Amino acid sequence: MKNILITGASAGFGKAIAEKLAVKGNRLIVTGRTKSKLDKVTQYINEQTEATAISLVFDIQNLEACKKAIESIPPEYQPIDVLINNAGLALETKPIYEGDIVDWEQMINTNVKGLLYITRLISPQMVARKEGHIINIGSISSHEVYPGGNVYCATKHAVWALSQGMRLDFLPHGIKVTQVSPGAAETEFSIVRFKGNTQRASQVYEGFEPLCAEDVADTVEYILSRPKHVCINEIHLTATAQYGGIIHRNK
Ligand code: NDP
Ligand code: 8X3
Repeated sequence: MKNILITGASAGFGKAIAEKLAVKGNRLIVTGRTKSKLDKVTQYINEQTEATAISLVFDIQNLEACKKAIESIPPEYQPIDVLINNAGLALETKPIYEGDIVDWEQMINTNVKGLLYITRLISPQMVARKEGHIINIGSISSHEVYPGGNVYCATKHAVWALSQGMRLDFLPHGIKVTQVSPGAAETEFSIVRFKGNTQRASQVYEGFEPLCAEDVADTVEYILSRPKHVCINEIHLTATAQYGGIIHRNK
């Protein structure tokens, strides 16, 4: 039985992870900015599965909002055993000399600072109990850079550095840290990246079968199923047609 907090669980990987982990005894806290989508996730879990769920609606870029949300977690959903730092986004693929600084700030504030805020707020209770597991959703972009990927890739490289730094810092405290690094997966990610342009978004996945959110959820389920003495440090997963930054597309 575990209390599990998943950031960015209103869509994509986070939603699929929440639904995958919705098994008897687990209590899920799902977070994001979109209440209507989070309501659907909690309704499904509470009505269709043997787990229970609550949602916290806040913008992870805002430290005060993060603090208020974490403080509002009911006692029965505490202490948090598993934190899944998943909320994140990419915006556009413009070269650095044309990039929109507002987009850069949103990516940095969400993907890096938001992850840090939530980790800082939740991890002390894990340290006190000498138990816990933090899973950071990185990316193939934690290791590769592609044209126009500049700032997004930089944020995911930062997540990789933080996953390693956290692993070392938590080593004396028995807390596991795992990074999951997926390649291209068809979620709302590219629709968000291209600001609602579904045609541009669908081109990203043309000519090959990308990962789907459930593939990432399966991976997280496996990571959490390992015994207490085993920590998976990182898993890279890509579509069969992708290796590193290269995607083989059928014409
Ligand atoms: P989606 O766009 O489908 O989901 C992103 C989630 O993050 C949503 O629940 C969204 O909720 C939440 N989110 C975004 N911004 C904020 C914010 N400021 N505050 C709180 N929540 C926020 O994308 P994915 O599921 O694909 O992406 C999940 C993670 O996986 C991201 O970190 C992404 O970088 C990473 N990733 C994605 C890959 C892909 O190809 N899809 C591959 C590798 C990594 P809401 O809008 O309600 O706030
Ligand atoms: C998201 C996938 O292909 O933009 O991390 O790196 S990709």
